[in-house]
Amino acid sequence: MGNSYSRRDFIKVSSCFLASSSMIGVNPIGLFAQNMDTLVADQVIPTTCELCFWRCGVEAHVKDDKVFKLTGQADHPLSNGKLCPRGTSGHGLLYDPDRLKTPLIRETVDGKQQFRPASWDEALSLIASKFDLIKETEGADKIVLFSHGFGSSFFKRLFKAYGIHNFSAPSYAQCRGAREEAFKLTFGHGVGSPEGLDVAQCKYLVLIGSHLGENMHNTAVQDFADAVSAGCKVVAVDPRFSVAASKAERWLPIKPGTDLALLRSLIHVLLEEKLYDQAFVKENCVGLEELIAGVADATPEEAYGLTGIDAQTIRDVARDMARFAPAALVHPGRHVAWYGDDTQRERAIAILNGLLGNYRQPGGLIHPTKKYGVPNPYHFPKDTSVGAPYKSRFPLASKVPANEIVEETIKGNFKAWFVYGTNLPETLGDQKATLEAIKALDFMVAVDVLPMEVTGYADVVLPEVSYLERYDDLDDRTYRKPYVAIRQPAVKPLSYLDAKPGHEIAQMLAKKWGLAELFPPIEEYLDRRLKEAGTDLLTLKSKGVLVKEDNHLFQSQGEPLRFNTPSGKIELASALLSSHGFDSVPQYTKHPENPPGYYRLIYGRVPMHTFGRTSNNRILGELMPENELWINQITAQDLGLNAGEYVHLINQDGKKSASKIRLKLTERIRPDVVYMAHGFGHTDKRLKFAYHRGASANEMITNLTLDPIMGGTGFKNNFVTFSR
Ligand code: MGD
Ligand code: SF4
Repeated sequence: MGNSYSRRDFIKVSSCFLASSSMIGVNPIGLFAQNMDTLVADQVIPTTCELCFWRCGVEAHVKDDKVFKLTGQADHPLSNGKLCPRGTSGHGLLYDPDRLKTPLIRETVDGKQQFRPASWDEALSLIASKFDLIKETEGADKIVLFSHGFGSSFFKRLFKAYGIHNFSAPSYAQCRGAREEAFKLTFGHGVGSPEGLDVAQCKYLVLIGSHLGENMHNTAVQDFADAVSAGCKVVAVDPRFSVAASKAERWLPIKPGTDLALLRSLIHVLLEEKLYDQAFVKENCVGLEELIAGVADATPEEAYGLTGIDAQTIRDVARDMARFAPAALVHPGRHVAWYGDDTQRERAIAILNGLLGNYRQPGGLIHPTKKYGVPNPYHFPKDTSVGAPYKSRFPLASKVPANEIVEETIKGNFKAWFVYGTNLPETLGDQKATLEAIKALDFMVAVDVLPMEVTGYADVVLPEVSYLERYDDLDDRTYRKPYVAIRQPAVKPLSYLDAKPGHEIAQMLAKKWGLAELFPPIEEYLDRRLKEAGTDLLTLKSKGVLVKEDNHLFQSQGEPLRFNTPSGKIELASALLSSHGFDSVPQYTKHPENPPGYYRLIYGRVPMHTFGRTSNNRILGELMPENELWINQITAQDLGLNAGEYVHLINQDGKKSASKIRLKLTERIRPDVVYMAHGFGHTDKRLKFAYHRGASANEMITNLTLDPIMGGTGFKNNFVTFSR
């Protein structure tokens, strides 16, 4: 392939290719922030939020063709009339003065790499011809689509028809993959997103490092609030006194990395004291004897030595769980890529839920399967003549772990990446490897709204319009009730930007490959789909969401339960795991301890930001402009560190943070741990607000502990010290 693409240096693009605030004419954010409550909308347009991936129903309040307020759709099952702080601030993305303005092509002038603005036709012709060349010479299976977010659906269809079948996303190996595989192994299906949990009716909720309330998924937090106000007892297991811990009956400040030891001892007590739902287990589970033998040594006394949680507390929690069962739930969590034994830790959670007999019971695990059901009459044929898709080396990975693609790219086994809506250098951990892989590529495309770090490494950058300016495909899902919802433009695409919606980009690319017939105009496509479901686009555009009432969530009297596992039952011991050489019953192994003078780095979310995607949002930036490093007050005093002081972090491999982070001294965290919110410390100058505000957690994650079962990337075996 062409030399100019073989070494990919990060390009700091000159600001003349980006939208500037002066182009907006007014500063809509400042103006509307002041006048929001008194303004009367010309129009209120229902659409779907994309500030995170929960996809709540939004009402965009528009005046003079500008969005000035976002509120929650009353009838949308995911919003119930409310939005989280991020959802109310989507116009901060729409009017972000740093948005990408035009397609960009990397070129080398006088030995120096730079971007130049290009027309859509030129940029897409280049992508089409580069992909054609790779397809002809090496095979389309050398190309990978990385994506995150609903907007990628049109690219997935197009690429399948073109012959690209390698798709990867950070939501698998970096997030919930281990949870999904563990629940599949135990119950025959994953937990899903939104999670199949009846938290609202739960009476006893055990949170294993899920900090609901800071981890802000709108409906999940509404359900949690409902449960707490109805008297649900909460146990928060967390090295940090989280918001959830503040609502809890018990806070268990566990030693990080030992959750599996705690979970095993809870199983031990339920079995030893015969507190589990014996009738349910007899009828629906296999492997009880193997489980009893597998946790025989996991006494609460043994667990105390490992976790720091005293034996009596462990016994009390197990007894209380049994007392409130089946309305007792051990929450499976969401971002579970922690220590590399994550599938086994999630298996232990699944087993506990099985023993409590809460499956399809109010307050327990539920498995809503019925969608609204909108057929897709448009046939997107798959081109399967182009070689076999990449098969993961991890035996039970049902998706391709993103870091395995990184490894294989470094080895030369992938030649091109098409990256849609995911900021890979700040997402995958082991940044060095990600950048090495990017350098090894022949060609890379990034589709984004903002000049995030990933765009600086691409050969072609394609600016997408924000979710408030575009249609996406129909959201045909279920949250207790099946529904279909629309994402539609609240305003026309901003005229001073040459950005396009994903469906149009995919359509233009399809045309270059002779696949134009796959993409009818978007409104025609949506209308035809909806007509097949007995409604139409006009109706959905005005209502925003259509909901069906029926969903058989709970087991009816006498209804037999069926599980899609090899045995057809809930597998307390997994024969499939042992056939691959893994423990059929989860066993605990120790994780690395802090090197002297270092503190384990843990991280999490904050209600007003989603990963790194919102840190340049001026409205949210007002709420939280930078992250802080939580450090125990006594630890800080011993080290002579002061509250509010800015420090650089240095990790166990000598990696120093690019920017400084402010210290928050608190008693709400164990002395051996430090904590920060993920998604800050951006290093791309084009993100004028987010640039070097706070520090990046990802940068400090140089040690990934791989989950041998499904390839998840454990992030939490990393340790930091401080430099002033
Ligand atoms: P972001 O880093 O926020 O999330 O990782 P990512 O999905 O990479 O990047 C999102 C990108 O999408 C940004 O570049 C943003 O500008 C772009 N974008 C936003 N809206 C649109 C749009 O409408 N169209 C397009 N084309 N682009 C858009 C998340 C990943 O991170 C996940 S899922 C998890 S759970 C992990 N979490 C995590 C963590 O908690 N800590 C650490 N240290 N690392 C983590 N990595 C993982
Ligand atoms: Fe938007 Fe918040 Fe809902 Fe996520 S949880 S989709 S950010 S309102």
